Amino acid sequence: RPRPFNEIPLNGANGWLNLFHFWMENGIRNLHIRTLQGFQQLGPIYREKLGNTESVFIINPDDAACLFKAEGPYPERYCVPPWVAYHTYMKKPIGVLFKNSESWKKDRVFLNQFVMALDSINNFEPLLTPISEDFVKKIYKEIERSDQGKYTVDLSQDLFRFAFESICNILFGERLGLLEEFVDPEAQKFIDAVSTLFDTSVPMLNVPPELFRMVRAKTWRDHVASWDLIFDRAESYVQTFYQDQKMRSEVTKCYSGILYCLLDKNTMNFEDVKANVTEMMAGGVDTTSMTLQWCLYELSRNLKVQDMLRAEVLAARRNAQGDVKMMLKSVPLLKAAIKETLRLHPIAITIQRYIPSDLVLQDYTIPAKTLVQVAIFAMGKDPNFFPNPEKFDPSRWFQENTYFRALSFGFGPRQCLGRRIAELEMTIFLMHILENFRVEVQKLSDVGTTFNLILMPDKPIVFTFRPF
Ligand code: HEM
Ligand code: 2DC
Repeated sequence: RPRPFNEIPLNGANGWLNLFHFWMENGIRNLHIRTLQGFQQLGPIYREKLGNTESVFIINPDDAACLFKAEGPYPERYCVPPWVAYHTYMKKPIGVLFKNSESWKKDRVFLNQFVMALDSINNFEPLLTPISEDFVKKIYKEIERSDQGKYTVDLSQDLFRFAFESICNILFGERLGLLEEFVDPEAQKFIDAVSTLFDTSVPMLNVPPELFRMVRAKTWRDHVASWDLIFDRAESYVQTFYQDQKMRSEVTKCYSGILYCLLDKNTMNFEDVKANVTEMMAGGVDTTSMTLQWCLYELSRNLKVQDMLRAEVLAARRNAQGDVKMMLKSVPLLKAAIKETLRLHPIAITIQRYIPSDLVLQDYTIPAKTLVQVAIFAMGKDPNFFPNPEKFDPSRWFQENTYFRALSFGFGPRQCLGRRIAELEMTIFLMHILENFRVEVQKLSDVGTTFNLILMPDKPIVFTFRPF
């Protein structure tokens, strides 16, 4: 007979006391370290109350498998409280990120056709390749300008612009020109707003909305301003680009982006299309850019792996003779390198689900409606699940047991909507960089991780690019 819920080891005691200690020790920016310590001290399952949220944390891939097999047809994850509060108070339309049950399913099934389905993503490659080519050109230009045969730079701003340029081109079929000398300040404002959005979410993450509106006045104001700007920009892009897209499609019969497909079918109403496009625009900036930054960082510290990947890409190019689709099918190690990057540097600290019915994990009964969090950051660093976890080794994904270990994009019908876009965008980017440059990090000092709602490097990383 399984043990009762309240026997699950408890991390800390009172939820508010926990949160208070956390505040004093600046612990909220180290939430990921807290999960590591939790499992170290309490074993593979524990409970924790932070502020008003209680959850069960698990780390074992077998337990993750049980959880996802029991998630039901309408999986629900933790909703970030300030995000929900903003949409509720400001009466903003919501997309798949916030919807649940039938209305989530309806949107999601419709969107999947154009965002996730294999034959749709074939259309994305021609929109993405020119952006990576421009990125490469930009680096060559800087190398020339430097007069030293190399270019040394903190790439984060350029990667934000690359990511935003990519997601907008896929959505609207329109280039914003963010890799040119002059960057449209409106686009830059959007990029900055998304960063602020994540950053200001952290202090309000475990506090009920009624409280943080009063207590965290400045944070809340900045948060609201970021969302407002994101909604305004998204609205005006949709309005201006849709007409262009329609004309282009009618004249050339060519694929011209996701927005056109969504509106063409007349299935989803305009408000829902706008809400979902807004979420995709905002979701497409920091996620892929941070992952690419981490990937370049790992490749710079593991030059042998970098050389192997480069050899794979060059061979793929030779064999495919200019057929990019074929080339994309012959770079398995590069794809594994992205997986490996996300193992060591996930975007989401956990994947969470409210369980629809009672569930037994590690021989404890967990009642329906409990929030269960799979601690993927901790899992990726655990030698029980990844031998030599600190080693960056893409080939492990072909050699080791990978059962319920690749969870960086979540799992199942509620997994990341942008997954296919992100994977393709990052693969194409890395192919172009590897074919052209050798990448090094300036200092061999370790870069740590900080919790800014999504996990990010805790200091700037300075890369050096040399023509290969
Ligand atoms: C959801 C990670 C890029 C849009 C998620 C989730 C994760 C995630 C872990 C939650 C999944 C779950 O609960 O099972 C990532 C990572 C990315 C990335 C690691 C890149 C490296 C993107 C991009 C977009 C995007 C480029 C833009 C289209 C979304 C949306 C959801 C989501 C809309 C909510 C989906 C739903 O609830 O149905 N992402 N993401 N993400 N992501 Fe991403
Ligand atoms: C943050 O404890 C930590 O993809 C919380 O593109 C649990 C949690 C819940 C949902 C996660 C969030 C964490 C991190 C950011 C995620 C989000 C779901 C979607 C979102 C992972 C782990 C993200 C970045 C979306 C964001 C789109 C938005 C800006 C419109």
